[in-house]
Amino acid sequence: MKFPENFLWGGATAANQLEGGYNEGGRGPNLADVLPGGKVRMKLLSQSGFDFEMDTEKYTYPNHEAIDFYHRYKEDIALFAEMGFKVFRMSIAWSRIFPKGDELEPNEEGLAFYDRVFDELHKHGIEPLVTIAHYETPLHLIKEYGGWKNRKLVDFFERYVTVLFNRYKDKVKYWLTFNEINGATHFPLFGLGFSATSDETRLQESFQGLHHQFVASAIAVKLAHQIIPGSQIGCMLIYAPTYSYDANPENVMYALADGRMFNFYCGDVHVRGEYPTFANRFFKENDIVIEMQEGDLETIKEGTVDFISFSYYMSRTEKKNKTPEEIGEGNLIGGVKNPFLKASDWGWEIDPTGLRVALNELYDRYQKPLMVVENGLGAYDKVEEDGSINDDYRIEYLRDHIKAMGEAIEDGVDLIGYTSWGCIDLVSASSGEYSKRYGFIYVDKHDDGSGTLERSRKKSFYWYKDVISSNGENL
Ligand code: BGP
Repeated sequence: MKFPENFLWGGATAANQLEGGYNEGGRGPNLADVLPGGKVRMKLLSQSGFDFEMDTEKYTYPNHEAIDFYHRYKEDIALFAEMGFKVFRMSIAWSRIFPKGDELEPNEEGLAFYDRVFDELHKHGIEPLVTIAHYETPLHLIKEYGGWKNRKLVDFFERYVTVLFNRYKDKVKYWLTFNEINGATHFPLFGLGFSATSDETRLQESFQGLHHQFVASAIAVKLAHQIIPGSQIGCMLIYAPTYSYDANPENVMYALADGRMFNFYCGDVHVRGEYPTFANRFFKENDIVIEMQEGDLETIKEGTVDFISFSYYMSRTEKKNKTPEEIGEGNLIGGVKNPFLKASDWGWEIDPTGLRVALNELYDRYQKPLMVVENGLGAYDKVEEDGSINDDYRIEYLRDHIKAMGEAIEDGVDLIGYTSWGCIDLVSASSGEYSKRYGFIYVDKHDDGSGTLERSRKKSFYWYKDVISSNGENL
């Protein structure tokens, strides 16, 4: 495998799943604070009408403490450096900077925290890659304004990014706007910060919210370029190549239409600066009308991204008529079971070749640099008596995916980096579990809240270190 020189190897996280310190340093509450831990989370995420209230009698709220990066960031960054990370993907919690989201002045303590994190990263020669919005809308913006359904969030977001770019202009070169923006129609709660009024209104509300985020993202791109010359600002998609279940042309067409709506709709707006024409029919057939203000389309056109980043966990297999039994248990974004694939303990289908397909499809369509900013295996780990953790299954998963990236580079794709998801164990986004572990670094913390939070190196830690030092040659 030949990876380009200066390839950005690293790991990825998000503030709400990592930091803890939820009521420290002047931070205000955000979406993740009111999401319970355990399998109930997925149910709440998928249904309409969630009230954003906590019920501490019934549920636990693991994101409050997460893995306490807020106090332990120095130790964690030293471990990333030991593995040889070139880049560390993290997000900024909006409610640390603007505790409610609609204030005029930012919270200095929150800004100072990220100064310390960035300084620590630079001390170790690690480049920060910062997601501006990763599933952590301030709770006040959700409750008072209805999240991204409300146009006002565009202005609040503009104020937020202006503060970030001015403050960190000498420390952060790589930025991403909205995490997995295209997941919105499946889980508006996560990215758009609202629970659909009803199942019937979900699509209309989500596409309106997405329009607001497209405008906000384009404003952020323009501001980043003005305030931080030489900065690189990208979009962030969930990419799931969509296969037809078989060669039946009806299924092929169904998979094509469904797949492009999911994979390309947001990318086209971010990258080409235009709404794709295929969306018109979808909108017509689903009675969706997007309200726009004058100048929105120009703003979108002027604020196209420098590169495309995406998460890759699974492919999708589609057919026109499917029965509920055919639907894969872990296929959160739809699709039927693929008979050629095995799945993880959470039912997520494992398909390394799908990553090569994804990279080729994205590069063929956009010819922009690509970065894989999430990929990894959520698995149960076992600590042996001597303290070792032999996560060969994780090594195998990552090896196969890195090989697929190597193949894509051979295919001619311009891939600039790879940050595997959850490089240190953290709280799962979809299930709020600690036991769904992704890390090279084990964190002693459990679903029942017990644990010392102590960190230790898994077998994959040493393996990844070798991958990075050999620039992908030793797999
Ligand atoms: C992505 C999110 C991450 C992350 C990852 C793994 O959708 O951007 O925040 O958590 O998926 O998912 P999970 O934590 O549910 O296993």
